[in-house]
Amino acid sequence: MFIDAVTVKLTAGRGGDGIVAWRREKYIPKGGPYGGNGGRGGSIILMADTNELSLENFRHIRSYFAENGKPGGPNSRQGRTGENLILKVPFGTIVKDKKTKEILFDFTPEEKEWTICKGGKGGKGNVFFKSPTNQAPNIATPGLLGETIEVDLELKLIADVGLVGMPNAGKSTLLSKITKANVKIGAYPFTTLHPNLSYIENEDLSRIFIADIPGIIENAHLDKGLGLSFLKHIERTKALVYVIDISGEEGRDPFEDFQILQKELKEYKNELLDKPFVVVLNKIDLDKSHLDHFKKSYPFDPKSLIEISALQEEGLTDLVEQIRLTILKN
Ligand SMILES: Nc1nc2c(ncn2[C@@H]2O[C@H](COP(=O)(O)OP(=O)(O)OP(=O)(O)O)[C@@H](O)[C@H]2O)c(=O)[nH]1
Ligand SMILES: [Mg+2]
Repeated sequence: MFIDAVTVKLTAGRGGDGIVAWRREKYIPKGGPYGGNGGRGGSIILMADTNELSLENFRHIRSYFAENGKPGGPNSRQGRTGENLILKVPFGTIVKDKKTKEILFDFTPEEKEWTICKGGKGGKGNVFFKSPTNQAPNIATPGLLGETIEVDLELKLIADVGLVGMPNAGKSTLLSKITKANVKIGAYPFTTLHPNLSYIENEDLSRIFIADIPGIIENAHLDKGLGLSFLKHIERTKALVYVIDISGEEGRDPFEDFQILQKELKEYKNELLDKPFVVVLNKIDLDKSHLDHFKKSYPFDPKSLIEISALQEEGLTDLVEQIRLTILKN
């Protein structure tokens, strides 16, 4: 299940208490203080991992605790340190303070680990308080509480390219043809219910990540259809690929579809229109009668228009090349 927003409460371990103990051994008549320090509480560490693709792991459990430190022991023994709790998150996860909504951390390939809650310090045993003036201190201190915080985890996929289009335009088909993704494809709208992420591998083995998001319909920015909640996944892409069904199925005007898409993106966030883009005219195998009108109406560089048939794998090499060039513009 694809989960891209959760609220969790995290509490690091409490430090173990220091203890009061006395040395009692044969032949040492006046045993001194012998109580050890408590161990530090375990910390909570968030770690980005490429195997995590959503925040699904956090779906059922909303409170997390790291282990407490153990109390000190006799013979000046230090208590055991509480174990750290490592929670894995996908790259692209943003951590926000639940109350202030301030962004605390952003997991990117450069920033993949963060100790979000430090474990409490262990208390001091009475050995610690021994001094020339106090040879038999009868005191020890308790361990300190671990840090605690309530945060919103929000996932914004880190992809280079986002596919946007009306439901049924062929986005998932395209993704499955140009990458190794095995995604659900259907002859009905809203086949894709959550974003799919896959990649094209370049010759030098670097990768271009492509996100396929659910179809966008008019007024998606007002939360119509599925669109809005997923638009955030294209916010951080370098480029956009508009996928248009040029066959004009069900009497649609493909150019109008393009205008609606641009309008919805703009309403969601103006800057989305500043991203470099490619417009894919898909399904040319079906009906080319709308091509002329589209090209005449299209106000941008005609080189950014690519005709393809995702289904019949026509024009895909050109498209991938154009995608590479477009990413470089950003
Ligand atoms: N004839 C033809 N059909 C295509 C082409 N590309 C996709 N289709 C068909 O169009 C339908 C929708 O394809 P999808 O890839 O699921 O479309 P989508 O844009 O991902 O749709 P949503 O996930 O619902 O937004 C499927 O029946 C595909 O087989 C194409 O180039 N030519
Ligand atoms: Mg789809």
